[in-house]
Amino acid sequence: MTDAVRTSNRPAGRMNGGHALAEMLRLAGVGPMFGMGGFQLLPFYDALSQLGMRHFLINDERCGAFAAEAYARVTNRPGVCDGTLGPGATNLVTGLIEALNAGTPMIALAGDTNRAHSWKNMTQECRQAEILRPAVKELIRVELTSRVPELLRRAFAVATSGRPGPVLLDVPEDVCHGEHDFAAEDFAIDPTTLSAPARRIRPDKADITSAAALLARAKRPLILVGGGIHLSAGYEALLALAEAQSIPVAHTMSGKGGIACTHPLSVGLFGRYSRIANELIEPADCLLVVGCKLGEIATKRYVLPPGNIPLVHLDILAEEIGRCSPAAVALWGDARAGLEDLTEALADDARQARAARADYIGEIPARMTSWRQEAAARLDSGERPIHMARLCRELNNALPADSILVADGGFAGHWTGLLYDTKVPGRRFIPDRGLASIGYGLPGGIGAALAAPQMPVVAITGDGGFNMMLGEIETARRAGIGLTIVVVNNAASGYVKALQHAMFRGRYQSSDLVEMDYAAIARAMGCAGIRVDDPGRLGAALREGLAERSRPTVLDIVVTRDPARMLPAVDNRTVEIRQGDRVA
Ligand SMILES: Cc1ncc(C[n+]2csc(CCOP(=O)(O)OP(=O)(O)O)c2C)c(N)n1
Ligand SMILES: [Mg+2]
Repeated sequence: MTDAVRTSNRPAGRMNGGHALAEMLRLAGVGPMFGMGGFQLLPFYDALSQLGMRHFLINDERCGAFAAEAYARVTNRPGVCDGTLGPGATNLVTGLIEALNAGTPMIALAGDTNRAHSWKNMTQECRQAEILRPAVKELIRVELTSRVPELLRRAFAVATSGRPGPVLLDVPEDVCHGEHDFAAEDFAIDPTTLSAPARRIRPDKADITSAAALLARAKRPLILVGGGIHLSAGYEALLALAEAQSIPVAHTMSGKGGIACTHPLSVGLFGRYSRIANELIEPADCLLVVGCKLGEIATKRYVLPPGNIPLVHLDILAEEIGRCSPAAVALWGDARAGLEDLTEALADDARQARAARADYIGEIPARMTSWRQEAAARLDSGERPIHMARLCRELNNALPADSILVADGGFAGHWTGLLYDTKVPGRRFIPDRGLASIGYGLPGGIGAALAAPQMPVVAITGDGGFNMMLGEIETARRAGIGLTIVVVNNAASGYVKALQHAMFRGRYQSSDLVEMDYAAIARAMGCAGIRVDDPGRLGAALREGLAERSRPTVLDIVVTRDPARMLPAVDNRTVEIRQGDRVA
């Protein structure tokens, strides 16, 4: 939407708060919204209908929050969801915390009680503001209908600036239903706040100089990139620095796609699961950490990076720097801006640096080849039930470069985090690592598919995560999206079962699921459904799913039921399991 349209198309006159909310969201050019109605927000719903805005009824508000969160990750524009008073609002909590922890911009609306009757045990009444406040970057209570435009403006500014995050507008029923005489000037929004990052700050010049000096001296520097690279859209800047200085790039699950996984300087996932990245961290002599919290998985529970290696830590949130590992140089700023400044500061010696690091860079293809040889038996496995590594290989082969893969919190995310290769830079792999809830895959896939209707979108989820969300198949079908849902069917809460196998000598408790035919369930719900138990059929099934453009396809993949072989860790040499260890 152009600024001219935005300003020439302002409404004016008497309208209710719900209508004003919808008009502001229209001016903001938001994408599809997700929610479930209730009395409090019905004027908002009515305005959406009058204004012809896209809003999808979901079957659980948590899914609406997940879908909006994934929409935001694909577009860097705030995803919008809503929930009604009480249970609608409390169901939003998990999705909002995902966004809070992952730094995803979101606007959530919650209907609240009519203030004429609050605290009188109204139906669905609860202390929702207190429940939701720690789940969001800011909770804004709207106390006057006349202030709706102003406070929605505020919500966008908070959601998209600094470290982005979710903002909740808590709207009492009487504010939503109440009317006000609005002037056209009331309806304005700062266009710079409509997508993240709203503004970019550059690290301090002296800090850039110190960081550049450390990097210039390093013989074996390594970049560790996290999800912040996506929030900053710093892809070109990252590639420019890595290529100009011959510095390999390792990534977290959220940081996958900072540079393409297929790029010769990409050394893959580091941390709990790794191909060759961890073995490059050990002998590194300078680590540049970009947009990464160095959380539990990235650090193998805080044993990485080794304390003797100087760390340059670039992050938009100053207090995140040095939280878990002390930084030799703290770069407080936007990832793209900081990377650009480092490239510039190191530009004069770039040719020399590349020459000096030629042998170092030359190790990468050799190490990757030997990892591939070692992993080949698993990647090419013809065993039945299907090996997870084989499934990942087939995803790599079948998904075109512009695909998006949304990965759920169970093994689906771990295996693909390790083995799935994005072929272009960008947020093409979307795991919910903010809160790592299971159940994100399907609703996240819906949000991503609506955000990128031209792109092939695949959601991969465990059977447990899928069971949680089955109702949203109906949403996906109603939305008419060609989403391919890959269900990793191991008839178990596999992650739990694998840990019980490793740590409790196979004393399984509450970790088995009934064997289900998810393809048949999908067909019964009017979608396409294919059950695959032959690895040789995986490629064709994936291509069939991708070709279906107007309804969802569920691929029910029968994978290993052996709890000894479920963890990617036991397959990739990074973890030795001992009794009592927490390995995953
Ligand atoms: C909401 C929620 N509950 C519990 C967990 C802990 N958890 C992590 S993975 C997992 C197993 C999920 O089973 P499934 O979705 O079938 O995936 P699998 O591990 O079998 O591939 C559980 C229970 C979680 N992450 N989120
Ligand atoms: Mg499972």
